[in-house]
Amino acid sequence: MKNIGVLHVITDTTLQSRFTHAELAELAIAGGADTLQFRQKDGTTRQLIAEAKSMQAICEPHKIPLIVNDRADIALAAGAAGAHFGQDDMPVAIGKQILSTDAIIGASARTEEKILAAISEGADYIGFGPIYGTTSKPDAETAKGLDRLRRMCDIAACPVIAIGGIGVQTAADVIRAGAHGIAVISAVCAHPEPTTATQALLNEILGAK
Ligand code: TZP
Ligand code: MG
Repeated sequence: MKNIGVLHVITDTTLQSRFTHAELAELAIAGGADTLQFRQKDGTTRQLIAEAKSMQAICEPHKIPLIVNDRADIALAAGAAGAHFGQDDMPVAIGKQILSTDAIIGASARTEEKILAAISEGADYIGFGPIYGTTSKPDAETAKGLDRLRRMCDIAACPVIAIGGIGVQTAADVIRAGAHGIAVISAVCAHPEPTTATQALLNEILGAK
């Protein structure tokens, strides 16, 4: 099994415009993030490659894996460590054909059946959520809560990364429910002090493990 981080910080430049993706990566790594995810829903392929490369230039010297959301081609172009595919993105099995064998492939899906299918195709971790309400993803489903997270952690044959509305007050609860780690956007990117916020989240995660 690949080494999957416990604190995935997903960079976002729509919720805030103070920092670029690369600056957020730097601030989050300074706070102890052990995985970064580049997630940008708009822009041309050239722009996405440039942004992903700028993040990879920050992540690589720190040996922090960079995961690219949605796009295996951008991950490949940027030399990133892996990609994360949702239910409407490239199937995990095809992503595995495109990316190197040591690439980290994450998957998320709306139904339990599709999540389990992604795991059997070889996903290295699954993203499960939203656990709580979130405004960071306009098309997010209703909150799934800790009981459904617990069940997913019981049945998933790979690490579960909980996502959605998780902050410093709830990170420990999510880990105690069985999640291997958490992924956050607003708790870090929209926080006045992204590095301090990352440190606080990491403390909660490690304290709950
Ligand atoms: N997928 C499910 S919820 C979510 C994504 C990308 C948004 C997470 O953002 P936040 O700000 O941590 O709730
Ligand atoms: Mg997607």
